[in-house]
Amino acid sequence: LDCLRADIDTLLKAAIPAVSGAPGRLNEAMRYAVVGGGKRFRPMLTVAVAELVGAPYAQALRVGAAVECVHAQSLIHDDLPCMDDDDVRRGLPTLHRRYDEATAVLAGDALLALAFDILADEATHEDGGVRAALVVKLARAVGQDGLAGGQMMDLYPPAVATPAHVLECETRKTGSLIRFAVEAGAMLGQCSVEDRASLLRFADSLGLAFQIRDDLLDCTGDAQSVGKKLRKDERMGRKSSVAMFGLDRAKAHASRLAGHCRDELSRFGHTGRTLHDIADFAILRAC
Ligand code: GRG
Repeated sequence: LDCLRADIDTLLKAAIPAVSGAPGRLNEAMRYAVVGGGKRFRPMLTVAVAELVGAPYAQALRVGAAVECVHAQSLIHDDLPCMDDDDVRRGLPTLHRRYDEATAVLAGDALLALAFDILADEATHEDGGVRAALVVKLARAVGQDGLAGGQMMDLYPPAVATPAHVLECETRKTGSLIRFAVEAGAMLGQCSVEDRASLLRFADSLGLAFQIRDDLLDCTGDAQSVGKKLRKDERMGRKSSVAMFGLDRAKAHASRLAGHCRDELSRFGHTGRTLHDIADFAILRAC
């Protein structure tokens, strides 16, 4: 993980060079958001799946960096006053607090563009068909049926939210990018249709479990470890899994999902061990 962190940072620093003038302010803000911080959970997944299917680390790293650009964009925009209005992220001032709102909007936009730029570059895969497929899959993961759609469901819940609504919202806003991180890793190498389907089911359970853990941490976590202000869901009346099911049932559901992850990985035997560890981390994490 330390190697992966360092390699992602090197790649992103090269992709976001320090320049002078107003563009320099933009690049500085982009770096602030994406270099050096975060758990790198999604790139870890891409690299682990790529290893499982025999794809080169360098390619998985590029896909992982692209995913982190989208992830950083979603966090920047999520923190804006028009959305969650947060002051702290990863233990530091949020981007619009450190710079200003206009810079935060533009840095997010530029990071989203950079993600597609990285994927479409020949260094990501020698086959243009694979690169095009990666671009399309990422577009779908972030768009109306993915992150943006999920965020909208979160901001504008129905008057009476149902369990199905909450789980669909969480699957879209968080699960979509986790699914992409897994699927993209598989697309870089060779695997059977059955293995790919199994990896996707693994990803879907993992994505939801990861968000339920996030909801649990918002309710019971330690702000210093998590690196942001907590109890937000309750304060803002958000329909999270904890608000919908209560702490115990939300925990039980996350454990059930981790079980589904393990079931899907059993076909890979020993080679799926890293993915097992990642799934355990997703539901036990304290940050
Ligand atoms: C991407 C086009 C586009 C729109 C974004 C703002 C928005 C629309 C979506 C918000 C989605 C969001 C913030 C979901 C929460 C996901 C989540 C659990 C974030 C925390 O992820 P971690 O724990 O964070 O991996 P670190 O800091 O470790 O990287």
